[in-house]
Amino acid sequence: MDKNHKRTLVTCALPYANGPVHIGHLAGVYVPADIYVRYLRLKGEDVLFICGSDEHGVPITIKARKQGCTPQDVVDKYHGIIKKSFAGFGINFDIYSRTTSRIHDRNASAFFRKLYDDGKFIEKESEQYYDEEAKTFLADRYITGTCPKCGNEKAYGDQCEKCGSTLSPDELINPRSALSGSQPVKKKTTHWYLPLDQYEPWLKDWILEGHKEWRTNVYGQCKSWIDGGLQPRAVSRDLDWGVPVPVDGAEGKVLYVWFDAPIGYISNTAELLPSSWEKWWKSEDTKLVHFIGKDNIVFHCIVFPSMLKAHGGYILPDNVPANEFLNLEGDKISTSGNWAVWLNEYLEEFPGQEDVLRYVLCANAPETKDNDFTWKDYQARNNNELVAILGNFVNRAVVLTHKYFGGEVPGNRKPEPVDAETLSQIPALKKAVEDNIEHYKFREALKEAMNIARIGNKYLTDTEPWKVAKTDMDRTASILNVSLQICADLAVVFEPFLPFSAEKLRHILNVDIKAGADHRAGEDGTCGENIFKAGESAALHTNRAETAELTLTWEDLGKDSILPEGHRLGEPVLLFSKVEDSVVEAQVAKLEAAKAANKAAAREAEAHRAAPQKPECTFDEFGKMDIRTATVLEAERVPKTDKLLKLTIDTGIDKRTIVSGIAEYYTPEQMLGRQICILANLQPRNIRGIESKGMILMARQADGKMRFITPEETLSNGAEIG
Ligand code: B3M
Ligand code: ZN
Repeated sequence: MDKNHKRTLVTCALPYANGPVHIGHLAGVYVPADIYVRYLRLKGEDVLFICGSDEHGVPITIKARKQGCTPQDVVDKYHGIIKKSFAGFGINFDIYSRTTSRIHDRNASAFFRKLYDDGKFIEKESEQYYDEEAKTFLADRYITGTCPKCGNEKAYGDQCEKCGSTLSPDELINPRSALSGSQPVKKKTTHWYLPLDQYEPWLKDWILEGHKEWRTNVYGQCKSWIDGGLQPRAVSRDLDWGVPVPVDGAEGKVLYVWFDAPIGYISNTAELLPSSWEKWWKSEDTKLVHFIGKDNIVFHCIVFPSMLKAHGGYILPDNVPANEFLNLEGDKISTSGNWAVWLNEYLEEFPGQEDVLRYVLCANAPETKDNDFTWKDYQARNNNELVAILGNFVNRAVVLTHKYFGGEVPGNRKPEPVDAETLSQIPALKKAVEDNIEHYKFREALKEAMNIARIGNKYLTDTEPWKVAKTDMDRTASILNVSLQICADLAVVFEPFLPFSAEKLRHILNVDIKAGADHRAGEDGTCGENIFKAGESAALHTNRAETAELTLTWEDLGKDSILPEGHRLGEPVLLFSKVEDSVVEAQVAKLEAAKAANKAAAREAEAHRAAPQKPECTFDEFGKMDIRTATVLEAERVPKTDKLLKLTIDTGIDKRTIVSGIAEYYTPEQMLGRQICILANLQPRNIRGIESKGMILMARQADGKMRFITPEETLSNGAEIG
């Protein structure tokens, strides 16, 4: 690792607090970042790990509107759920705060104001859609209309979800406000823009020349953005949810969520370390790394760095290891479609199995391309790798030591060449784990760590100490000594990947582990090194004075005799357990049920979809229709028909007969005495030998369901409608 820095600042994308987090989040961002942080801490580096909820933006206001609550209610709910989920998986943030915090409000506001005062923005007036009924400008998401590309009548002002096209509100045919349903009008509004075009030469140099080592997907996206030509980007919005624009006359305007959210990293650091945060953000000897998903690349590689550059005084990211997407059982994860494995649900349904998911998601991480999570693969990796290799090896070594040597590490009494050959492979694997983690290749790193377990498992299988013990206790002692050294290696190497299991393993081996400082306690806490007691996790962040006799460090990994002869082991417990078919089947069934529910909801929505509007009519044409209230006096079925009712009605003008095709929906009894609306001057028609004068007005749903129209309160018959 390049040692030109003294400390590492690691940030994870701030998840939107408008829903719980799922496996896609964990695989793409949080597990890799956590592995990286834990690893650096084990190596004794000073690391700060920052995250929090992104609580602004239009989707949160939409969710609030749908649920009939305030945006604050929405973010309060999900912030809590998300924070708990991360903690549940041992994701070790020093702080998990939120962008609705007071300090963030002040900080983001000051950041904007400095850029404003320094003349870094362009101020521009433009025309945007405005809802005159709701008296508000409309965010793109709040405008719906017909997609010009595929004809979908429910496209949004920023995107058509049917054909996937990116749209602007101007492209929508027949735009409507999602707030009031009215037709929005264009109105002038002023916004501030960050002129990204001016940063183009600098970005070219900094990224395209200076960061060729970034992942190909990240570098490639940056290159195509820069090559495509950068445009000024609006950093404010007309919205009532967010950080207010701190400029006179900017009432009703807030900072664009993508302007304030990355500043949240800084705010959260300052919240945790009020008087020392600057060394993390403003000192060249800090290495800054942003962990994100691929949809956030442009914001973290181009927009935020340009903001930091415009502000001045801040360091820039050293790397932005963005992952691709994780699919689920062959389909794109969909939050709204409930096609996801939600972390809060997993934690409830699989207590004690946090590491299994961490393992599967890392082993299958979408580092270079989109990848697929399947429950079958989850089961296979658990049963064939965690249980059959790692768990099985440790368990055999420890149980045999208890059986033959009373739980004490036996001496290496009768070494054979295979022992040294076996142990000699480990330093190279340690190096491979290190190199891979330091180059953000967590999948490979995990594979190499697992190879250490494989070596141990094979060694035990080949040497068969349970057989040797019948004739040669000295040789048995050597075999178990070597095996236990490998177990100790595993207790160290898996700490970043499988913190809960590494903790269990340390308990089994009765050893502690030493890691570099965390900063969870802020400035008041001790920031010395952490010793994690046997049976306690580096995930728990507790400093304890009392320790086991033996404390391991990352540097012990690969040494021949980590555990000395006579060291007492703890009690053996199983590290992993088999996942049965029934568990997998239940999870797949749960997903299938979600899919079925979606299909049903889609059918339902289709049934309620309004028919397209008819061609325009003139006022005069409408005026020709004589629509009035009337009351049903008598009702009877028309003989030999299923659908027709013969109604005698009082129109206020006369009493007359109307034949209507509503027998499917109403019995004659139900119609008696009802006040309805009729088209009175429809040309009379002869229906089944009965003269029908006029028509009963009915509302017809897309699925054919019909209901007649009744005035809100009883009116006199013959009241004109129009
Ligand atoms: N909330 C987007 C996302 O979750 C966004 C990340 C902000 S990071 C500053 O995809
Ligand atoms: Zn479309």
